[in-house]
Amino acid sequence: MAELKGALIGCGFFAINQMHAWRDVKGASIAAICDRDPERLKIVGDQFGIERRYTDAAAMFADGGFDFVDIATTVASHRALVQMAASHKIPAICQKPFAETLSDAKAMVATCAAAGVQLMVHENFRWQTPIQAVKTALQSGAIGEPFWGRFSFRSGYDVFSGQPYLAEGERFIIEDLGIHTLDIARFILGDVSSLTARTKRVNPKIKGEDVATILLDHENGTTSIVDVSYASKLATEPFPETLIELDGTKGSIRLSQGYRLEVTGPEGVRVSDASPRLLSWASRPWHNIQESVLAIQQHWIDRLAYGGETSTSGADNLKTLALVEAAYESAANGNPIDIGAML
Ligand code: NAD
Ligand code: 89V
Repeated sequence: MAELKGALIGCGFFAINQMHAWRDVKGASIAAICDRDPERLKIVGDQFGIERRYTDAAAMFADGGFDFVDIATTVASHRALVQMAASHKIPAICQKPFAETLSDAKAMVATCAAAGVQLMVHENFRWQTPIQAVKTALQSGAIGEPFWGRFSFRSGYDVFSGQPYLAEGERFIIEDLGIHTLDIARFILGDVSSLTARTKRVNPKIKGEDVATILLDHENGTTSIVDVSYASKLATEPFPETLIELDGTKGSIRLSQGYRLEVTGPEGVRVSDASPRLLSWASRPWHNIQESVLAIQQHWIDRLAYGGETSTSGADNLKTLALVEAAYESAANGNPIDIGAML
């Protein structure tokens, strides 16, 4: 297939991973980059040898010469940049959180649909090797029909040194990290009809909540818990592993720390290693996330080249973003939230 040319907007902390991954993706390369901060533009441009550099996204779109845009900026700019892409008929990947509000996200999906351009949210956690392994084990029928699940991310890792803005927002863990965990819960057990949440702030140096416990009713009748914490001091730091427990009518699945996958069924117990690969440019403990960045970007290019809806399309991600908004609402008023009514 002919190589697709991309442009990346936002040359910050996480974009370095996306730029490395674009080098590995088959069928695509980055032709232009943009950041309103000239220093970040120079660092990324020099590191990845990109000549076409812009401090203004509108100027980059006006010049054109690319087939898709990868928006790696923080959330405040997402709506304007996605709508700019749609107005130029350029398919767009947009980092999570997709938008500041669910109504913004709905408008972004509607604009892209009206323009006939593909829109994918860079919701990469479901693309992690261990998460895919859990889904494959469940789909194999080994544990029968699932009736209960737990999706857990508990850590004491210092995320604030790399991403200082995370300490400054009124919202923290659900919007930044729980969004991934909620998406994994949807990916594994299906869409959610109702949600109840409780939050806490343990770290006095940050503004938002750093602990959340969320109860989900899935549409298929299963119940699950999503629990996330950046205030958990553990003997062995698990960052950035999501641990999963699933109970089914015939057995159980446990994804435990160290990427140990245990599947118990009528035939007995099968233990395997679901570790991610350590890509040449990756570094521990981020390699799990870094491998999933390559996987989601390859998925995007495959869909652009051969057609079909992406796994984390804008429309799909509305159902994850609704869970984020519902979790804050439930934590504030103490009540369960009807998800269907939000969509
Ligand atoms: P960052 O602040 O380090 O980088 C963002 C960059 O975007 C900055 O250099 C800023 O100057 C630039 N920028 C902002 N608005 C712009 C605009 N309108 N035009 C041009 N440039 C603009 O942030 P980050 O930590 O790299 O996070 C970026 C996004 O990635 C966030 O939405 C974050 O939640 C997400 N993220 C995702 C993952 C993941 O695994 N999917 C991991 C970390 C961060
Ligand atoms: O994945 C993320 O969005 C990151 C981190 C893992 C640090 O929470 O912000």
